[in-house]
Amino acid sequence: MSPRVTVSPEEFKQGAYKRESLEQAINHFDESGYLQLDNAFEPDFIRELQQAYMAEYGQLSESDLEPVSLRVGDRRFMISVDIKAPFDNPKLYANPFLSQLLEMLLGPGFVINSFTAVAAYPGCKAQQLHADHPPLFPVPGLSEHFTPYAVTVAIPLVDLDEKIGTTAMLPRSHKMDWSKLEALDSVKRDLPFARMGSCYMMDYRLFHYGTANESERLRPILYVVFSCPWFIDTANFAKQPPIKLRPINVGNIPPKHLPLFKRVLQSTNSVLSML
Ligand SMILES: O=C(O)CCC(=O)C(=O)O
Repeated sequence: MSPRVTVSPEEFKQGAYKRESLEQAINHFDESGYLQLDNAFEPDFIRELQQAYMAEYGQLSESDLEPVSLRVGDRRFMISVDIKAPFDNPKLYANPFLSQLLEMLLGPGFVINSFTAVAAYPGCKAQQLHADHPPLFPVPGLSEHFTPYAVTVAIPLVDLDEKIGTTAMLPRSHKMDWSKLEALDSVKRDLPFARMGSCYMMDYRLFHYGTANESERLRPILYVVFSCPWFIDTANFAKQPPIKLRPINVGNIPPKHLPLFKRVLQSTNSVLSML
């Protein structure tokens, strides 16, 4: 069964899962290392994000992006998104259906570790199979016993389908020992073709890859990584701030959500992050 849960209209109205949906979501995530969560956002809100994204980043060429954004494959870049309207809206980073799951997966006090978009340009080839971070400890067989320490939430800003592509997931690879990686078969993948308003979440240990974009349109997907407060991503942010929240925009974050941005506001990284 594909690891997928749909937020019902009744749950959406209440802003909370029914107990069975929450249990199902956690069980899927634990077993497969990822979950497609349908209808967690209002499609109109995602459309607003899409328009803002296209206005600010949609015209940037590969040579504009190269100096400031990590190239993550053929014609594909990870962009640190400036957290200003509408990206500063708690409907995005403090969505109740995500927060309830994240609290159970990462424990209380989880933080936003990075806030980016991956833009796959028209015609880009598939990415290499990868996990986003090396194992925390180089001890074979250890990492599979951990609960997740970070979770990526991927929020597509366009409808995903066979032509525009998606992120291919290798179910259960989050518990895979890196010494046995040859056994992974990138053909045995799941393809979450999420529509606008839906998202997918993956354990940071999961092996995955962006598929080709065979359409003529850009494929921007927001990637918000939430983590335990102690985890620092040492692999992906040599070139750019993991969270781009400028001092002038901090006041737009409601005080009750500021702890999510603790990494920027309190850490020694803040000078870099707030440039
Ligand atoms: O382009 C995508 O959908 C996936 C990107 C990705 O997984 C990554 O850069 O780690």
